[in-house]
Amino acid sequence: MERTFAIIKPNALADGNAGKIISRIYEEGFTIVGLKKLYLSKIEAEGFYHVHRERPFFDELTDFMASGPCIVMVLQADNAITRWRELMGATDPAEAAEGTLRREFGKSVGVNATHGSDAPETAAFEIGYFFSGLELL
Ligand code: DAT
Ligand code: MG
Repeated sequence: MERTFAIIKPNALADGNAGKIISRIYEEGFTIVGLKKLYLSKIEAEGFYHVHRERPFFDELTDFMASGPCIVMVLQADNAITRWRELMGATDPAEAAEGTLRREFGKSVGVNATHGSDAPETAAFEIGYFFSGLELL
């Protein structure tokens, strides 16, 4: 079993789509081992996305992530990192396959409804950024 870190981003909560996304997570066979609702500060969003700090979209991205509450989760399944990224679809909702979460709930490349870790090392950092071991059940 592998764990990955997921976010339901502020646009998806504001649009009332968090429940649908969580339903899909269960339908696809993931176990949600940690979940909480948070309202990130700008500084917390910058710390989470620090690997992108030199990118031109960093300020826009961290403003968006601090624009409203989000839901952070730890998902567990065989091959969870790859399977969650497949369920999300491509970063740009316009390029994401039919049936993926970003295609259905994303608005633009920046406002794309969900986040998922891209490798075991990033999953470990991202899970630890938001959850203590006692919160993972
Ligand atoms: P992903 O979230 O698919 O792993 P990423 O790690 O390349 O994508 O980028 C992190 C987030 O940054 C992404 O979910 C949305 C935002 N982003 C990426 N490319 C962007 C761009 N060209 N313009 C605006 N925002 C962008
Ligand atoms: Mg990424």
